[in-house]
Amino acid sequence: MVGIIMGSDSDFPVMEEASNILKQFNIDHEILVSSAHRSPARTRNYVKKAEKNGIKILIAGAGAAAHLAGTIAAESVLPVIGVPLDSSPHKGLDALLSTSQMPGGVPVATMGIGKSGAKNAGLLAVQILALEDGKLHSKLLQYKKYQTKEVEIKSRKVQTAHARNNKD
Ligand code: RP5
Repeated sequence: MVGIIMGSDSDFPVMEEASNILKQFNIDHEILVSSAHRSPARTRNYVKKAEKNGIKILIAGAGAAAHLAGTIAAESVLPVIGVPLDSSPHKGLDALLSTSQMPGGVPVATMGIGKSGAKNAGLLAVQILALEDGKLHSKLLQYKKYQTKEVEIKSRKVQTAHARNNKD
């Protein structure tokens, strides 16, 4: 259902966050290392076959002069979610601009830099799939509810620690 492509194996520890979310929602997905610059033919071949292979959404994570999401979007009409990664001296800003600043006609839904971006890419993919899947939609509502509950739990922990520290 979802293809996660990353420019290098060094991107995996961050891009794994997208996979973790998809696992949480039981969404079939596959992971692939392929680079826009180092293996353009491999990237193109994968994208050209993706739709036929049942892929509905592509997530692309890359760092530095990151053209992966853009080149994928150039070759496909599937929704492409881009994740800029922090893997150069510019700390991801280079990848953010390369991924987000697409010319008109070739959209890439660009997330934030790094792990939170990868996590949100997974969630956005789930949200797109949930448009036509009632069960998935309900799961997303539960996820949001739990997330809100977690804030209260974290707040209570902080308040308890604060009260304890100020007792003495
Ligand atoms: C990009 O270059 C990759 O997406 C990665 O973030 C970065 C560095 O790759 P490696 O030199 O670690 O393979 O294309």
